[in-house]
Amino acid sequence: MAPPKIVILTGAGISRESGLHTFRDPDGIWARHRIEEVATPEAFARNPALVQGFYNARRAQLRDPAIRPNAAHDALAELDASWPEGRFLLVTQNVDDLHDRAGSRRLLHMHGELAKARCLRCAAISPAPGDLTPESACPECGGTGTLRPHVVWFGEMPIGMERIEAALAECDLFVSIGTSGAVYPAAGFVREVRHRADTLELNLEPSEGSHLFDEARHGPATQLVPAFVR
Ligand code: BV8
Repeated sequence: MAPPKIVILTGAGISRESGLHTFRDPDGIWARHRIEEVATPEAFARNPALVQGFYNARRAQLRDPAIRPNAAHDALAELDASWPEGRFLLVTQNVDDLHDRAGSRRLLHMHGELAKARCLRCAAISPAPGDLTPESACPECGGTGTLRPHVVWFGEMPIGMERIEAALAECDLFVSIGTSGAVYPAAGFVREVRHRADTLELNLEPSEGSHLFDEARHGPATQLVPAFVR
């Protein structure tokens, strides 16, 4: 019996115990900022300085030595390292780099990466040089003031959807960790697989889609995820 093909989806909840805010919890990011003002292409066109400032502040947090992968990130990196080729994919909605720093390899950031910038002029993706400002220059084409956060805003196409859909189409086990199930298309993945794969939710509390899972375990990710992996 071959080991199951696993697809794991993570959201902001897996990074909460590392000190990064989630979005929809009472102390979350959307309690202090309006999506329409900071996380859409229209917002960026209307007020680039406000949007760049929003992402520069979040990117600066990633450079804080106190913000580092927690036991949940580490457990998923261990699972990735131990699981056979072609039978594992970690899809994260998170734009932080904690899965990367924990050592996850088969990892796909479907909403982009805070630590990277994308050039509006040549489309090159490069490490973001700290804060993005009108003076920031693209390392590829040399354009200045052409760099935006390499992050998927609302209304933009998520990254890697073909690879994600291919993995979902053949997975035997789908595990959703630390996500409210509020944002599509990620929130719809469980519906795509539940008729033929086992589905498990690991979350602090029931998400909007909890009822769609075969099993839901509730508690902090740093307890639930290592217990699931080991
Ligand atoms: C798109 C990057 C189409 C920016 C983000 C139906 C189908 C398709 C689209 C839509 C649709 N209906 C509506 C849409 C549009 C929209 C959408 O879903 N809107 C919602 C609000 C209704 N979707 C889009 O626009 C997407 N694009 O569909 O494009 C398309 C097609 C063709 C051509 C062009 C376009 C793009 C969505 C991506 C937007 N970008 N982020 C940034 O980060 O600033 S979304 C944002 O929400 C983050 O990425 C975040 O990851 C994501 C989901 O939030 P969560 O991660 O779940 O975080 P949240 O706070 O909500 O929940 C945290 C959970 O953790 C909670 O349940 C909590 O209980 C739990 N928790 C807390 N602590 C812990 C914990 N769990 C465990 N342990 C703990 N300690």
